[in-house]
Amino acid sequence: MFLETEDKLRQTVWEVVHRTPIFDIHTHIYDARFGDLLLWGIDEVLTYHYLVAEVFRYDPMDQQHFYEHLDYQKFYAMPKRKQADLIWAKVFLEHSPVSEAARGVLTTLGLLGMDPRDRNLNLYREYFEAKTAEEHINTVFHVANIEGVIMTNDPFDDKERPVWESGQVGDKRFHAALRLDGLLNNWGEAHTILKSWGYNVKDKLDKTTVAEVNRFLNEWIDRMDPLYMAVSLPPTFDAFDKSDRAKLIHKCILPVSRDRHRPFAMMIGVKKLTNPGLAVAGDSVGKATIEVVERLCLENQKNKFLVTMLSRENQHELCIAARKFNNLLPFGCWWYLNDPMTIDEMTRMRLELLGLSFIPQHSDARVLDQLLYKWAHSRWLIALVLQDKYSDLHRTGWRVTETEIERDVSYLFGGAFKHFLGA
Ligand code: HDL
Ligand code: ZN
Repeated sequence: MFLETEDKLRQTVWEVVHRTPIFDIHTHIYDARFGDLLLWGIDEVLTYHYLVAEVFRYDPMDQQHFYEHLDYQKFYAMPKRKQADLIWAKVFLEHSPVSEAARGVLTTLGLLGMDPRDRNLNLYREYFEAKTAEEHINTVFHVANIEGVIMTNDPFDDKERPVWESGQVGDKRFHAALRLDGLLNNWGEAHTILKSWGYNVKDKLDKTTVAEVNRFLNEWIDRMDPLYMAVSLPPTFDAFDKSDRAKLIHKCILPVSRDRHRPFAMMIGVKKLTNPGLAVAGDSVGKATIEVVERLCLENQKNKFLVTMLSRENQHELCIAARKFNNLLPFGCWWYLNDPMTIDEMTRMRLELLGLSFIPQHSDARVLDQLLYKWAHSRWLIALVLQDKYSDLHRTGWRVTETEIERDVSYLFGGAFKHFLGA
């Protein structure tokens, strides 16, 4: 039955967006078999690297509060609980927590049934201290209405690798992504590590080395069963220069991606360690070259590319590139774009240029609890944009049913990705 009035239409869009399960295609969380690689709880939420960068904006060198002169090393040497105390004091109590990352902490507390008005960090800590990781995973997935997540899985991570090698069976809600920054962005080091693992590789990417890298990739695809292979790339990324990275992409990643039906996810535009002292909080952003993406899509039409770009200035041209190449699927409002202003702008742009053939968001959650706020905030924003887009349709005289809205929203929240995989 058609939704005849605009009010009913907008209300239905709101409700459908808020009740549709999400398939989150990029996160940094882990299921419980990975132990303390899975971050959760209020102290992890407060020491999220976005908030670490923000606490230094308030220059916690205020002698009046007897904080000793804080520098990056001193901060990171503090116990996480002390780091969280400082962030809570500076970012939440001494200044209103209006930033997206700060507001997210409060949304998270509220969705877990705590009252942000208490402002009592130790009371919040008691809630988490009473839970196990498995219980909390179930709570967060239920409250956030998450169908499944894709992790970021790095064979070069010395803590993570043994878990995969043990063959333990994981939580079926957690899917793997084979992350290849270690291989592609530092071949000089990667080839010595691969050699130590028994792969017959050398620095020069000769035939034997290429074959051995492909063996490495296939063995990890067999082990992880990743839904895609991913890498983060600098703004200067060029897949056609003479770099080891370019050669590895053309000789190894693209052939294996095609043969094993695992899309290649390129996350482009991150300037690593612009401020090294901030460590994981120290990465910045730069505008990348869309022609590289277009040429890869053109010259590899049997390959599938998931692409997210970090610079706001790359977004419109990424949409246009996606209009030219159906083997290119843009995804998410990544990192510095995961804010109301840019989520709104990018989602409108994508709907107007790509219809429903894109992935509007991923959480990028590093802490389990962040699934709650990142998705609550994004559902809100995506619903507001979709209300306008369906209203625009309504004004043409076109009418939609609730079932069609459900179909469209579930496509955006996981269906487009699964369709792209050929699932
Ligand atoms: O490379 C990535 O996957 C990025 O998302 C980084 O992990 C970044 O530090 C981050 O957490 N962004 O949200
Ligand atoms: Zn990420």
